[in-house]
Amino acid sequence: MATKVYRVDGMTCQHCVKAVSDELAQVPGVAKFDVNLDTKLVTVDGDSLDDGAIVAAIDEAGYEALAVTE
Ligand SMILES: [Cu+2]
Repeated sequence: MATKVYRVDGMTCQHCVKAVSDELAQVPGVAKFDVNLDTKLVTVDGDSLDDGAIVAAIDEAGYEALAVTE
């Protein structure tokens, strides 16, 4: 299981969180995720996570995701 963290700017309310969550839930390999409105950080857990697919899903919700290197 791997964990990836993204910074997603522009999320301002629970509606934004839900939009991002709905898209992330459809990405293959994603087992679990957390969308934090305060820190603007999106944490994704799963197997064989595809960076491109995750960024595309967040883009689909209307936000730009920037991978955070730990
Ligand atoms: Cu919102």
